Amino acid sequence: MIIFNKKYLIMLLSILTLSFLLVACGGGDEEEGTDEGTTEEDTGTEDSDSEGSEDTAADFEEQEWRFITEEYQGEVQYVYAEEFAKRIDEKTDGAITVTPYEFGALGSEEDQAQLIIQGGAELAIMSPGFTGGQVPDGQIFSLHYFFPADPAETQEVLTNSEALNTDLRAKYEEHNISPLAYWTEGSMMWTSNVGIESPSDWEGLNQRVQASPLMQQTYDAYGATVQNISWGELYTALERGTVDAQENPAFFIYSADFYQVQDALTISNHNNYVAMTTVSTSWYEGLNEQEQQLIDETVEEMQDWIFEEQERQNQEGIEAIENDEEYPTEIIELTEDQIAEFKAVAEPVHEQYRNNEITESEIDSDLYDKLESEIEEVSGE
Ligand code: 6CS
Repeated sequence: MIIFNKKYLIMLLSILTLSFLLVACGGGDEEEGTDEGTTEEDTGTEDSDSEGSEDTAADFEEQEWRFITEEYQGEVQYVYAEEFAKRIDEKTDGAITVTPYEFGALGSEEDQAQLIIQGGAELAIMSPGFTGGQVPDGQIFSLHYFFPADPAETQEVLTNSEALNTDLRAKYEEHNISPLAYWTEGSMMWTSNVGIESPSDWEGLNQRVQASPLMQQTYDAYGATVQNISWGELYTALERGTVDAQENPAFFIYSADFYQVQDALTISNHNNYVAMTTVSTSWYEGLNEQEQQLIDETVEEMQDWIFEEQERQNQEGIEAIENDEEYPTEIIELTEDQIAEFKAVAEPVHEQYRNNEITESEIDSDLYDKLESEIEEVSGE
């Protein structure tokens, strides 16, 4: 009996000592986490991200965030959502699960925007073109020959612009959409069966556009008509000739097979496709400071990551189109002179847009002017 009691006592002491050590270590981690979680290093690299996550993970409540995208698995927007999910999982030690949704799972692009507006989803990658009616100033990305032709310069403007990250953000927030970042999915190209080389080639063509009065005005200036359809219907529309032409970055023209139902692709450099990482404003404002900071720093870190990813996918896309012998595509790269012809038609539309001469579009000319000078600073033009 006495022996049993001694053993029991030793076991009890051991358990108490172990518990004390575990609590002591845990407490130390927590303290470090609070300090380190706010340092620059933690937000900068993957290694330091995971160090930070171990330290701060215990502070996050278990929850799931839905992340809607307008593209399929493997495409730029979807891999963004996957990478974001991975980083959040690491940083919160699995407490927060981000679930990416591919295009179509929750409706069309316009339905998806409505979900964010109504608070039916937490995060989304959104193309500003689909909310051109609600937030007219977001149409600015579809002006032709306005942003720098070089995607890297455009990305620099998108990341640092006050006109976009403060002023335009406030306009989206009136609709419960908070754009936390703008980034490019690559240089836009035209596909058609005529091989577009000059503005007059657009005469009589029906161009597919997103829901944006400005896009209509722009193609109208070239002499084309337009039709607003979801990209989910675009392959069939091109195949049947319901529309004659479309614009997209190379990776998307390849992965959505548009080139298979078009004869020619024009490298026009008329603008860069812009996507926004958005959150539902009311949801985001209901998060605690630590959760908001987690989202903000992850979005910020991902600007360079997604730039490299789209560059890789676009390079692979154009090469695959060039090398596809089953579906040969004529590739036309516009010369400087040809681009000058397009600019001569497109630039007056900039002024019409800025001066509110485009129907259904109430444009903030101060935002336009501020962005224009930010662009000039980056491009040096
Ligand atoms: O053309 C579109 O509408 C689609 N294009 C891209 C590059 N992403 C999604 C978007 O809906």
